[in-house]
Amino acid sequence: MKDTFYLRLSALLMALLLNASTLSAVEKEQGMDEMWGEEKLSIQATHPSLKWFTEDKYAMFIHWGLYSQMAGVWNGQTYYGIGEWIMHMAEIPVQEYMDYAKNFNPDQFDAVGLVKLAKAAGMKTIVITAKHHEGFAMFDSQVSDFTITKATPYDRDLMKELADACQAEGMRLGFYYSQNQDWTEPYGGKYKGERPAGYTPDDFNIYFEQKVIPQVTELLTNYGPIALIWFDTPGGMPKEYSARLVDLVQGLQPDCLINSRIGGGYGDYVSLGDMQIPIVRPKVDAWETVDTTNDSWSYAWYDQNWKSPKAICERLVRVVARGGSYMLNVGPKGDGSLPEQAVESLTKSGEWIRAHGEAIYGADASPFDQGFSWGDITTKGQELYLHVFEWPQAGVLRIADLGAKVVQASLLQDASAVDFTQDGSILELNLGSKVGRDLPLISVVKLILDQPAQVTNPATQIDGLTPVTLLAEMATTEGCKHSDYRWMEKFGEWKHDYFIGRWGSEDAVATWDINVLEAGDYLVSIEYSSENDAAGSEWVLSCGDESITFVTFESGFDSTKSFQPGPPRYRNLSVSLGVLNIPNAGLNQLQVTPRLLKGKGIGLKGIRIEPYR
Ligand code: JFZ
Repeated sequence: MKDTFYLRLSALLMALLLNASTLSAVEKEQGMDEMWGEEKLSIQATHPSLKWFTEDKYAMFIHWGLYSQMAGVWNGQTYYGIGEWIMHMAEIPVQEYMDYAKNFNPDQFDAVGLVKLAKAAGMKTIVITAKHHEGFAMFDSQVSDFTITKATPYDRDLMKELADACQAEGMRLGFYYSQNQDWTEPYGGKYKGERPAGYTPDDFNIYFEQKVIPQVTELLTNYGPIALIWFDTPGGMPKEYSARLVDLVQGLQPDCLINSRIGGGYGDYVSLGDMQIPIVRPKVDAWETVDTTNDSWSYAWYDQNWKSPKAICERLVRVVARGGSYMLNVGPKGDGSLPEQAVESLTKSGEWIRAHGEAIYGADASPFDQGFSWGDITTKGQELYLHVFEWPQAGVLRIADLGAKVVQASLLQDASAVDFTQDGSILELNLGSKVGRDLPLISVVKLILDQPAQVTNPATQIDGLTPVTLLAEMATTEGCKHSDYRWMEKFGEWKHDYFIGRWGSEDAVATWDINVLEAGDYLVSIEYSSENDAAGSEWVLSCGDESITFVTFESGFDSTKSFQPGPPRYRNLSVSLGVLNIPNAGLNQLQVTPRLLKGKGIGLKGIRIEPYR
């Protein structure tokens, strides 16, 4: 993670060298990056309410505010990016933005319908934006005029309606509250207007005392039990403010959970960077991934990149299999109705989730720290649930080294038996004739073991049936470095590229432990990026005495960096390297090392190993 810092630092230096006039833009963007920040994984999970949090697994996130009515458009122009940031993207003057509240009339909002949808989707909690960075209160607040009840033609307190509907339907309710950024509040963080005369940064205190404290008090007083409060973007806010909020929340509703974005190292659980589904199990007890049904958080008219029902189920399973919870966002339109596609994806994925709830709710992480190419695993004591996203060839699936004997195998959907053999350490399941017939989005095979699984060999399994990609995340490195390059695609849409780079010398080596279930020939390909000055570097990929020697090329620039100044981002190339014979089954090491290094070498993203037949 430290590398990200160097990347950013080098981005800054590079921009300085290239063109002094880009400095302010870079500073601005650097500031934003800091504001959005990355998460410290230092939280101690001790709050008693974490019991429900870790059991429930699945929550609905709702981004809804004045920006929803704008839907990504200001003055006839579309601003591509996360819709709730339109005030920032379009540089809308504060007074114009505040006046726009006159257009907000969510007469299609149906609190009961929304809660029923969340239930149908299999979700257990709803977390809604009570106040986002725009500063507008979606609830009836006494300490501001910029509220749904005072500044719009609509005069109902929708948060109250939602709270009542949640109570009636047994749904937990949480509030998102932007404690630091408030773009329409003269003393708020990142205020978008001209600061009042004599302003100093300490005046944040005025905003905090006069708006944040009273509004959070209102939210935790007037709406019944609040399951959690979701703070955000604490970057730059002095730690004592976070501490005060913790005290306030604990004093008003001791059962209420607080997420890590309260800042200052506080919070009861960790909210990972947006839309990040971790490849390796995070080393924290309680965490969540937040994600959205399309690309933007709030409704944007053009955004049709809807996740399919199956994709939603897979993402939920991957998160649960790594020990986390999943919060999936929907962005209602300004009138309060939901985009049809979001409703459809949520309903269809919900059918699967509820039908397979046994394998999700209250389930523990996989005994393996990483997923499989065919799918992933969740567990409950001696029960193991294999979520098969894609059935391997001929309906056969292999897993090695479970450290337990399988007593029974069946399909969770109808309890029908699944054939299996377990010779030595290798379990082989045969879904044979069942494949292709009436299977749900994801088939779940339930295994009953003679004891809880005890995985002693965590190496990535090469099962001889499915192509497996060894990702940079899984490698150990010597003389080269793990790096996480972050950039924005559309505005505010953070993407990551994780790779191994900064190869120091020909002694550097990246190593993957692999557990080969079937000796033989494998087709190996590599995915990497390369700068021009590293082109022509030569490499050796080896497994024991077998090896492939190859040369790497410049991979070319990627054009999607329009919102993130800095050094060019190089595209990833996928190159087929050749056939590698792995003579012995069992534990092997696959290594990549330079034999002639130019520049800093490649950004190595992954190695794909595919049975060669
Ligand atoms: C924040 C907000 O700015 C955004 O509008 C949205 O509400 C989102 C859920 O949260 O954006 C972030 C915050 C943190 C990260 C990325 C985007 N992060 O840590 O990578």
